Amino acid sequence: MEERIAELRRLAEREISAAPSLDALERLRIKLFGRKGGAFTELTKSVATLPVEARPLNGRLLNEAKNSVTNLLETRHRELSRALATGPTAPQIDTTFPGRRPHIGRRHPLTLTMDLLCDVFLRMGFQVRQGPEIETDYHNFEALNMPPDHPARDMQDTFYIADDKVLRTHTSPVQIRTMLAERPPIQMIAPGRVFRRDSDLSHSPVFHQVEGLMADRGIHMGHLKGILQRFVEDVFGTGLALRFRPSFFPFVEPGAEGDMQCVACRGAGCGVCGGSGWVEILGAGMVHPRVFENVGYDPKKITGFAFGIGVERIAMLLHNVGNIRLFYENDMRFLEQF
Ligand code: FA5
Repeated sequence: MEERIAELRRLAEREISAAPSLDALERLRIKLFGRKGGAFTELTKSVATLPVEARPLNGRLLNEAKNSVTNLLETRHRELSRALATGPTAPQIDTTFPGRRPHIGRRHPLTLTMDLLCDVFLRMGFQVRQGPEIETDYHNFEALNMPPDHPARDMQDTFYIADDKVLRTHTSPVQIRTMLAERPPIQMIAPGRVFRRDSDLSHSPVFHQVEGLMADRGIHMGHLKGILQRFVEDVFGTGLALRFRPSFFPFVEPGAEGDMQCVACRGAGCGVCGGSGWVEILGAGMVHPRVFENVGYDPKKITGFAFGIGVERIAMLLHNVGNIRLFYENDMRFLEQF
């Protein structure tokens, strides 16, 4: 048995040193150590059948042989791998070949616009608050002074998820959540995604708004106008008008829609503004006393204003984009320009 072990060890060492390739080496490994019929595997079984007194010596010799052969296999594997990576068959690098330009990712134009709007309001002392995109009927409508049979609910075509759950149709429910959780003074913005059954060149079923709310003693419409005027100047520079048109939202009184002079044509009329020279960018007004009552504020002491700005509209004006769908089609030729 001692002789068989020594003989197998010599044979294995010779063959491993001469193995010409990694494939050949792998075949050799299987021949020596394979679980079925491997030479060392079989020898190990034979040692187990020897008389008890012969086992320790032969077991030790066999283990030494296995360890030595295993080490040799690893060494030869390293040699052959290295030769493959650096030898004549190694892949060649053509240093004259023009490089590939790495594709650098960028932020989406709507994200950029949203961040810009938030920055402008954060600088004016507003703090960010957030709410869920799946909203209760109560927060989205009822607490905002739109009871179930209120005709104003028809104004917004709503995606219903259940009888009392909707995809929020505006960011105004975040006003309610914030006022229920905090006491005045409140000065918050709520950026987020909103959903409506609405689709044309300037309307998308999913779009973004930045809600604003300021509630405290002595807040009046002058504060609202001043803050929004400042917002337009910070985003677009001076020289473009913001006009208020009287409008109706059940949760404000008085209410207004805010139009901005079209940036593309500066009021002359073009594709971006549909020829009118103005683009509606927001809804706003003084918080309705009933809304304050709904959140437990005393409307005799607390007044406030609120606004909701359409982020896509701002992005369209900033970048002279005439079709809102371009923001959602993920066409790299469009997105790469920002
Ligand atoms: C509202 O959503 C009110 N919650 C805004 C508000 C807040 C009023 C607080 C008073 C106080 P409105 O439906 O007008 O209002 O939408 C506000 C802005 O969102 C619009 O001026 C417009 O810029 C944008 N917008 C509305 N619908 C879409 C749409 N389908 N796609 C893209 N932008 C839209």
